Amino acid sequence: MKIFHCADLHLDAPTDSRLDPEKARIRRDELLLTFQLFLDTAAEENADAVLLCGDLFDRDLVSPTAASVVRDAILAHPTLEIFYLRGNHDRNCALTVPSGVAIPNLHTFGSSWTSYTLGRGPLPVVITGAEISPPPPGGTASLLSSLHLSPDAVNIVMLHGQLISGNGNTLPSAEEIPMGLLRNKGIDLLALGHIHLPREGRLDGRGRYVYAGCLEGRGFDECGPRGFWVYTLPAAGSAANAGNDVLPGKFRPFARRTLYDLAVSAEGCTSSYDLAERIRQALAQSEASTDDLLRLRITGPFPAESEKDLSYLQHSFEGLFFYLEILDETTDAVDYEEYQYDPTFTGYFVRMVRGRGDLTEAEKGQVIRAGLAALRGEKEVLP
Ligand SMILES: [Mn+2]
Repeated sequence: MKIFHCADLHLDAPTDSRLDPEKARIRRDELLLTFQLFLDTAAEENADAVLLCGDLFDRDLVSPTAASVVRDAILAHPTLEIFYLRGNHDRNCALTVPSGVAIPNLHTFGSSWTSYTLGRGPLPVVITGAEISPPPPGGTASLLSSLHLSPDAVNIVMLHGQLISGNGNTLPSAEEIPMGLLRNKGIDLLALGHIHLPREGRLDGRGRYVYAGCLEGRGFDECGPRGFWVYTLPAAGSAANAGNDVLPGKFRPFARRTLYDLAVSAEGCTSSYDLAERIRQALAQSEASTDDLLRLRITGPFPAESEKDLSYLQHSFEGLFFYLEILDETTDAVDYEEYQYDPTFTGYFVRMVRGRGDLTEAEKGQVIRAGLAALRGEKEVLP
């Protein structure tokens, strides 16, 4: 038996304001297309079940295109049993609306525990889930405490929220899941959504938890590989390997595009040309491809008297990626010794700024950079 697990697709999310309108539209459509491709892949690889652990949509009011693509893609794969648990973003979303078409292979959850048993495989696999956004009547802690599972089944529990330590002695706030309340309940796999970074860990002696992560990164807070998890229940006979997970799983990177945040040190550079060369070296060592979205941060000290042109750098690399932004995070380094005995106005200016008690070192650097550029007669001196 094979089970695919993803979450946090946030279909119909407002697109990143950094992207131009055309690329923003491309990206919005790609989120949908990746979901479609995810289901195609699950079907091609003969998955038995697909777990969608919340925030499939970014909001309750879904665009007609997103609603119909998701609905039709699910209908087009009748061999896949699809389990859709809603999160805090799509808490009121009803996939059958507006057409009212029932989807026979779509299984949903509510504010109390719902269980489904998958027939195939050597052991019964029971998928149990409950939606905790908004918190169920009686509260999340009492809902979690009320979970009862058969120890003889392979138990998958689906939830959407943030795991926290403890037993819920203090009332968990919205989307919080006190882990202690789920220990020693016979869970083999706690399949989660809400945290956009793929992550797994031990729940207790028997089970583990897995955050699927989002299927596509959208902003630079979602850098690195994104995709889904595949779990395989070993065939009869090979299942009895005590001590091992009954449902071994593997993360599979799947995103159409990956986001990267690269820091490039300016140390030793004294010109835009130098910086471009340094960026070129960093790019050669990174895994970023032309499809990807990159943020390059230039860091470290850079001489305040040296020229540095962000626009030149941006244009040097712009066409190489789907999106590229270069941020200047350098500090303006001033070699004060050099100006100590300089009799010109430049030397006087640098010494005067250095002596100003009301400026931080960083501010002094910025003032000196602007002042020296002005003294050189450069027109655009202000950042
Ligand atoms: Mn969420």
